[in-house]
Amino acid sequence: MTIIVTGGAGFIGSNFIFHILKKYPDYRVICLDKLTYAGNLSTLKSVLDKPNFRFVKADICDRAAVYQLFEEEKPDVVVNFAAESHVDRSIEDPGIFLQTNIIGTATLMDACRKYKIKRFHQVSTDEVYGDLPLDRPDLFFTENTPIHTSSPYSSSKASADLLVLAYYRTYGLPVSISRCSNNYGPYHFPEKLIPLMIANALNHKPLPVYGTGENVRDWLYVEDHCKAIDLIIHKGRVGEVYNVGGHNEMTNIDIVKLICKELHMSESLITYVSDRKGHDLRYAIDPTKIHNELGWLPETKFADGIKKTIQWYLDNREWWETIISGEYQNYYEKMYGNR
Ligand code: NAD
Ligand code: TDX
Repeated sequence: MTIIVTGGAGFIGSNFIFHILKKYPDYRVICLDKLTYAGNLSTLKSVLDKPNFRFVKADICDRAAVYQLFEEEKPDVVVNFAAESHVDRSIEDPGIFLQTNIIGTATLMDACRKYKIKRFHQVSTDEVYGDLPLDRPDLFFTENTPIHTSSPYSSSKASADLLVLAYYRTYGLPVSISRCSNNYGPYHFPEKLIPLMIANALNHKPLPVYGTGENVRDWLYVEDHCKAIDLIIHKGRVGEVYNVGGHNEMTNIDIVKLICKELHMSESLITYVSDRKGHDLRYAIDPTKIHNELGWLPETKFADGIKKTIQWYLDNREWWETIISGEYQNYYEKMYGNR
């Protein structure tokens, strides 16, 4: 089996590559990644020299590069993690989100049609459903919840999902989609809530909480998300959407306070700042379908996962300090410049 993993130098994609290479040592895995500010080749250093792994620096919007790779590798499965993923950046500048998340997805699927792949899996998000009210804890997103997006990021992801389902219906492309809640764990880029708060706390910098801090997110340990995608690409039904989430809702302020507690830092670092524009109030996934059909259940409890994650950031200071200093952008040149 040959799998192309796009966006594999980012947070979830890299964790997925580690999971697949460990669980299926006979699979060939190719990572296609543009290495934007969010992609970091050093994250993949433990697998770069494996004979069944290949890294290719390319843009999923670059049709010629994508087709050439498919011609060379004849993949069985494509898992698309490549995306602009940060809501705040999409509010500042939506253009690149439309380009990568929509045009890039369509370009990949065109290649999948031409080369007759067995499965194209789109890694989507719970944000396509918009948000839920804070005072209705009985409500959850199911796969039948209407698409109702808030940010340019979520709109671009929803547009990609619609295209994926259109390629299934129109061309019969064998697709699947997972819509997951917020992930946390190792290699999470330090612009997102949990790693940003850990890094700032360790540097004794203010912890910027948007608005009241009462917004709710549904957190899932990244390995559990990777295991869900593994199940979907092997056993999930073609043309289907699967919601992925672990019923672990927390307010942002509770997360930040927990991080302070675990790091023995004073909560006085917490600083309330102006709210995100269009800030979604609450996300909450109903994962009944993936549980009933594929037997998936989250394995890592938040209390354990957050401890493991904080310990990872303590043990891997160099990884995130290099990112913060911008030096990691030289890594690719150093590693591949003379090859
Ligand atoms: P990330 O920002 O950490 O990584 C994105 C990766 O994609 C980077 O390596 C980047 O270099 C690469 N990339 C960006 N544009 C590219 C392009 N044009 N061509 C090739 N590569 C490109 O993102 P993440 O948090 O790992 O998210 C991965 C996917 O999962 C995204 O599609 C995101 O929408 C989705 N998702 C994320 C979460 C979450 O909590 N982080 C939750 C649900 C779904
Ligand atoms: O500095 C901050 N302060 C703050 O209060 C940051 C960066 C965030 N927040 C709040 C905003 C959100 O309510 O924390 C919450 C989480 O924010 P992010 O980490 O930016 O994640 P979110 O906007 O929920 O989106 C994430 O989950 C869904 C991922 O980034 C998306 O890629 C994924 O699709």
